[in-house]
Amino acid sequence: MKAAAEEPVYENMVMSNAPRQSGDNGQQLVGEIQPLRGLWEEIVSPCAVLQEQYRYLLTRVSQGWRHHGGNLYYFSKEKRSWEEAERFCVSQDSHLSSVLSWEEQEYLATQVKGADQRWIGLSDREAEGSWRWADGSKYTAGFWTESQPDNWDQGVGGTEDCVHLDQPRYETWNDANCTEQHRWICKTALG
Ligand SMILES: [Ca+2]
Ligand SMILES: [Ca+2]
Repeated sequence: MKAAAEEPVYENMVMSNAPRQSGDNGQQLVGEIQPLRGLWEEIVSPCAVLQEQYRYLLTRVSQGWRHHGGNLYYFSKEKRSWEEAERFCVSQDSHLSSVLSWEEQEYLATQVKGADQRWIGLSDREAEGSWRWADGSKYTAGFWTESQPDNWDQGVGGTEDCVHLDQPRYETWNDANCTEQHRWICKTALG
């Protein structure tokens, strides 16, 4: 008897209030979901980008590239002329390495220690004395070996317009004939 007396009240409440509540709740839910959707996209989109960068990094590292300071570097095992080395780097979506700070220079010197001289991306092939980086970076100053660059004419055709890390510690640079065969360093920005 008690349940029967309460039933109409329950029905009336549902019947009279349900549509309005449903509409209010729906609007309220939409209002609540909208920022959540935005938040979800804010979280998921960077994750997808990070995932892609991670996959890219793994692929490069598996090909022998090394990661340092937001850049990837490739240290060749074979030797080529400066131009052929740059062509190789371009085929790998990179350029012969620019060296834009002493910290970067030290890193490269550490990596090549004990190995041969390495081509980097600096040359004055277009205009003597006008140094340009292959990757378009602005040349401001160089870490030249004492008395270099000297644009030496070795009598083998042409003078010296291409730059490599110089022995014995590879912390300074020498300009050499671009046709010389050296190992090289490619560089590309990560991401
Ligand atoms: Ca020169
Ligand atoms: Ca020289």
